[in-house]
Amino acid sequence: MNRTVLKIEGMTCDHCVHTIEKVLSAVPGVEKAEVNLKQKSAVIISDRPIDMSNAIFAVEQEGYKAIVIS
Ligand SMILES: [Cu+2]
Repeated sequence: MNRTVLKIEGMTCDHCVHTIEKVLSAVPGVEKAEVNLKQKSAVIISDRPIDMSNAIFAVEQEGYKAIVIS
């Protein structure tokens, strides 16, 4: 089980949270994505290492910014 934390810039409401959870969940290998508006974070759970550039790109496509923290 892999757990990756991203910092997300640009979220303002629950709709943003939902959008980012949706696009992150669609990234190949992602089991689950949990986004926290207050903490400006996203936790990605996967059963194998995934290419985070895909996740970052998916978030950027929606107009937000993502940075891998851990
Ligand atoms: Cu929003």
